Amino acid sequence: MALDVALVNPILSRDSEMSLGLLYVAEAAERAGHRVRVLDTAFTRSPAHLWPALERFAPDVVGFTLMSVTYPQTLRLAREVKRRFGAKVVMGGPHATLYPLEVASDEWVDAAVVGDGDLSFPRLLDQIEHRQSAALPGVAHRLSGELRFDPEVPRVADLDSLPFPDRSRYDTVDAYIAAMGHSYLFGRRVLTMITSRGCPWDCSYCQPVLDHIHGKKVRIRSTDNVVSELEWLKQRHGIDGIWFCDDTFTFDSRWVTELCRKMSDRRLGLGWSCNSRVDTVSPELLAVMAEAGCEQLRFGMESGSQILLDRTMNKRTTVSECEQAFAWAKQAGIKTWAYTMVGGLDETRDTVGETRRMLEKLAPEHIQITMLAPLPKTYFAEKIHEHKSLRVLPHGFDDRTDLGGVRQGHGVRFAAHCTTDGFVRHSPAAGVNHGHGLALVLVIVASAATAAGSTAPVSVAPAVATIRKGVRPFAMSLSVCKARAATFIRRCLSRGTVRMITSSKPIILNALCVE
Ligand code: B12
Ligand code: SF4
Repeated sequence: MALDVALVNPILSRDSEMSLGLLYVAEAAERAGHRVRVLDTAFTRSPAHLWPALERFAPDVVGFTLMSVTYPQTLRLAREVKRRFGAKVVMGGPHATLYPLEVASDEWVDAAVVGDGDLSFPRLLDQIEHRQSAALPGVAHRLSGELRFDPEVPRVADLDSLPFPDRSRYDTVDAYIAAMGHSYLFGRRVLTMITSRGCPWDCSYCQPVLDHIHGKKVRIRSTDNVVSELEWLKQRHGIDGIWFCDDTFTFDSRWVTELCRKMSDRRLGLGWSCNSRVDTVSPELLAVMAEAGCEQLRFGMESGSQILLDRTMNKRTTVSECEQAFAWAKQAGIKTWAYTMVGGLDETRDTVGETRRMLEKLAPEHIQITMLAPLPKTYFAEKIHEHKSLRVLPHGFDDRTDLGGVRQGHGVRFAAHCTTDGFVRHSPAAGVNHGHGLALVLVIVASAATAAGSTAPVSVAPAVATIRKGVRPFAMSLSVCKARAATFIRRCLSRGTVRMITSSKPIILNALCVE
């Protein structure tokens, strides 16, 4: 007898990218003979519609995809699922991978799946169906009441063997297409795709998390398999744009060249964008990519300071490689997007200045500035543990500690540099999204001090004052404690002073949506 399996994307903010991981496990469950429904809370921003949908479907199992930032809100949903339907609750994705025992021990959760769910989820469903409770590789579960965990994680060796993830499982697919076109490739109908799993680099703010999820060995799909999925998506959803959300799409230049040739030969007519490292591109490669429709390249520039790149981030790239890569992309006619981070342990006023000057020099079409956050189980978080005055983001975030990575006192001083004073008034380039001539204001206030137990008075006043002076930011990046953020965001949105708010801590926004 097949099981009824509901899979939930529990994002309570309007994310413009769907979880592909959830679709991959949906395909795996269906292949194993179960009936599957995918439910999404991203666009309704509230779980209210989940309950009637689940009532109708009456699932035996409800699976959630989990990131560290969504853990508390997802647990609340899990509790409701248990209370209302008594279904088995399974968690998978990054946070379940990092904390399988803790997640599976929660009273509302029955199992946590580690790493690739494609192989282990169907095995778990098989056990649930047949009321068995043996230990399963890559799964922590309490199917017999007792916690069992076999840490041997099964990985999919040949990604071509997986079915294409059916995006229409999301009834929100058209909303995603519209949202992605708007935020990534203006005017196009865009969907996301992933062509590889795994990353060999060791950036301190990211690893060994990715290693736990997908491994260090990069597994790449064949170019034929990728082109077939592109054609399928075009035909099925009428897309004319694609966002390859791989960590480093340009990892293997020969593979990229082959894929680009095939995309050009088949006249796919897709405009596309991808993530890249500055040390993996060459003028030749970029020319081939541009020819095949690449319109935008997003580089992990991270910082203009070599000290930060080396000491804090272990990025293994240089400032000059970065300058070269941006210049080559421009020569090839590809628009650039600079991912940058501020607030690392070695950050000072001078290093922020280096980043600012670098952004002015590179003049990317899009600048994304985020707060360097010590995500759980990263090397960066470990390093912070060594500093007695710092706190690390705990297992499951807490609004009192969301900026635990910022040095006591330093956070407050830093706020002064990075609020509108530092970035907008003194440095138009760093604050401006060049493509649109709109300002981006970075606000880093409040919770750094709160987290470190300081009573120093910090406020969002500098940002508010700048807005009053007539700067109308396009986007605002926030790293403030939840209560302050709530008031601040509401004020900005109600006055129409800002059109988009990003945050290094999406849970702030998520929390806002459910409160
Ligand atoms: C694309 C992407 C996004 C997209 C889409 C997110 C999504 N839900 O997939 C967007 C832009 C929205 C996004 C946002 C963020 N992201 Co992101 N993102 C990625 C990225 C680059 C690829 C994701 C992907 O498609 N992977 C491929 C699929 C096949 O793998 P997967 O999703 O992990 O799913 C597999 C398994 O995890 C498992 N699985 C997943 N779900 C489930 C559910 C069940 C029931 C089961 C059984 C199994 C299972 O099986 C799947 C198939 O094998 C990853 C890095 C990476 N390489 O994975 C980071 C990553 C997931 N993101 C990360 C972060 C930190 C964020 C943000 C917090 C960033 C920020 N500061 O704003 C936000 C959080 C958004 C939110 N509100 O939750 C971290 C998560 C770390 C953590 N501890 O949680 C990662 C790992 C990057 C990193 N190395 O730090 N992200
Ligand atoms: S930041 Fe990018 S390159 Fe560095 S380890 Fe993470 S995915 Fe790999």
